[in-house]
Amino acid sequence: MNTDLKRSLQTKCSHLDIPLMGVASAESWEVAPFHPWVPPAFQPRSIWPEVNSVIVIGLPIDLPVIETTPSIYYHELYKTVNTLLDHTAYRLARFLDEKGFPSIYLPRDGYGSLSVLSSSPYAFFSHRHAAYLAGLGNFGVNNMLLTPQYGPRVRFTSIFTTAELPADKLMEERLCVRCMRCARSCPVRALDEEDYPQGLAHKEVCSKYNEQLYRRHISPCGVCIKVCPVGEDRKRFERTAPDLYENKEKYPTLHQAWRHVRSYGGVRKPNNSD
Ligand code: B12
Repeated sequence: MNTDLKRSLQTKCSHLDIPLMGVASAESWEVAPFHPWVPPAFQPRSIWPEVNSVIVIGLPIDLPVIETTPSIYYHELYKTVNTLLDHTAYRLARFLDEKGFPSIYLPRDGYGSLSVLSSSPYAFFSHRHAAYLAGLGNFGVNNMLLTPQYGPRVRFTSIFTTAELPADKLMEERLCVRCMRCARSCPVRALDEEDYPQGLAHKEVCSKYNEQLYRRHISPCGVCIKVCPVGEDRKRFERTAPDLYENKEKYPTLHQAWRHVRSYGGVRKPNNSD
């Protein structure tokens, strides 16, 4: 196991302002930690037989920005984080190559358009499952990987490397508190109040709604990650009140600010509502 290489990778990540990084061994996909598990064709060694370790990086989504969703503001942040993830993963792969360990990056998403997802709602590789195996967090009712630092407000991507890096341990403590705010706040009722992987029973409904928002330049939705109470970011941004998003009378300034941002930069609904 190459402990020194993992240490220099951690230093590199901190220089690149990447707050979350974890490592999973490529073999760890082969023993299902729960069912249904990622089918064999979607596992790292089926995609690139030479891979020994999978490095997962995560970048946060700022809570005050996602609070404006659906909006041009979250749309732009989403694009920025996506670009940074892709570029940074590509750079990390080059960093490892230079050190003598052939490596490849993976795109943070991997689909051509939302309409493609209507017939097949999968990408060829799942970063949520990679992040889980790399010990960065565990699944919530909202189907997302929750982390102690940002709850589900974090986007991931992965790097496959031939280097044998020490793997991180799975996170034992369950983070989801099953408050059901995600399921109850979903604008299209796509989530059932069930634990992952049963929860997102209506993927196509979620995809269709995101397609509508895309046409209005204000995709994606992200309400299920906005309302999640888990994550230290909530304390940092002083957003811990449980009724924050429903009670317009109690928090008029915040609601006014969100409404203002939502009113510009995207195509509004004909009745001028959010
Ligand atoms: C397709 C997709 C979508 C689709 C479908 C949603 C879904 N949950 O799959 C749509 C467009 C609706 C969507 C919406 C959202 N997404 Co999305 N999405 C993806 C994408 C591109 C692929 C997911 C995938 O294919 N997983 C692989 C399969 C193996 O996992 P699975 O679908 O959970 O399948 C399990 C079971 O269904 C079962 N199973 C049973 N039968 C079968 C059969 C087959 C053939 C397979 C494969 C599996 C399977 O086994 C699997 C393992 O348990 C990933 C990026 C990526 N490449 O990882 C982002 C990703 C999952 N999305 C993300 C996010 C944030 C969102 C949104 C919040 C929107 C947003 N960006 O604000 C919403 C949340 C919706 C929700 N609550 O789930 C993040 C999650 C980050 C996190 N913290 O967990 C990801 C990882 C993007 C990223 N790079 O960070 N998404």
